Amino acid sequence: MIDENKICYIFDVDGTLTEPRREISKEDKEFFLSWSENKQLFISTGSDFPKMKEQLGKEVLQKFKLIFCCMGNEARKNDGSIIRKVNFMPTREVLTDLEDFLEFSAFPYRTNTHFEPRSGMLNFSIVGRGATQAQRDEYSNWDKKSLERTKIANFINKKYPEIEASVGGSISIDIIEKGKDKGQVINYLENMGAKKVVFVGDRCSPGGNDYGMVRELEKSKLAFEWYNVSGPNETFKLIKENKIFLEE
Ligand code: M1P
Repeated sequence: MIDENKICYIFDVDGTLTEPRREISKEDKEFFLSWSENKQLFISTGSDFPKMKEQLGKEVLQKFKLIFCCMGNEARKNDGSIIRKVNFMPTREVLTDLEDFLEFSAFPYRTNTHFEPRSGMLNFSIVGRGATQAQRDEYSNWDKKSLERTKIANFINKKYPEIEASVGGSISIDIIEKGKDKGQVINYLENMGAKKVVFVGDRCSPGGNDYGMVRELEKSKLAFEWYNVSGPNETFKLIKENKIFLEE
C-alpha cells in the first residue's frame, strides 16, 4: 500500500494547513489540489475526522492516502472508513483536577463542551469548544500571556506519569495515554514499508502535540526531514519554495 520509492509527505492540519479550526483558504486549496497530483500524502492531526473534513473539504481529503486523527489513535481511509481505533479515558482523579482548573481559571468566561472524548484521547478546553471565533481569539491571546495551557499540561504531566498532556491548536489541550501520541503515525508508516518521510507541523517542540512525530522520526531508520511552521502561510510558502516538495 505504501510506495517505498516515493516520499511520504505528512501534514498536521490546525495551525499548519489551516488556521486552527478554520477552513483551508480558497487560494491554498487550489494550489494544494494541483501540487498534490502524484504525491503520497498523509494527515496526522490531534483533531477528529468530522472537524478535519469540515476544514479541508472532500476534494482535498481525497488526495490523502491515509488520515491519522486523534493523535494517531484513529486511522481512516480517505473515504472516512475506520481502519484503526484506540479507546482511552483519563481516571476520575485526573478529571477532578481538570474540573478544578476549569472552575478556578482566571479567564473571565466559559462557553460549553470543556471535555471532548475522542478515540484514544480527551480534548480539554477552559473556554470550551463552543467558543465563537472572537472568543477563541480572546482566549488564545490571553493564553499567550498567561501560558495557562502550558501550565495545565505541565501539572498533568508531572502528577500523572502514565498520561501525557500537550498543547495544540489555540484553545485546548490534548490528553492521551503515555506514548499514544502522533509518534504512532511514524511507527505505523515505517511498518507499512515507508522509507522517506517529510513532515510539516506547527508544534514540534517538546510539550507540543507534533513532538511525537519528531521524536519517532529521529529514532527511526527512515530518511526524513521535518519542518516547524508558524501557520498555513509559512506551510504554503515552504511547499512552493523548498525543493523537497517538488519530488514525487
Ligand atoms: O490539532 C490540535 C487541535 O487543534 C484544534 O485545537 P483548538 O480547538 O484548541 O484550536 C482543534 O482542531 C482540536 O480539535 C485539535 O485537537
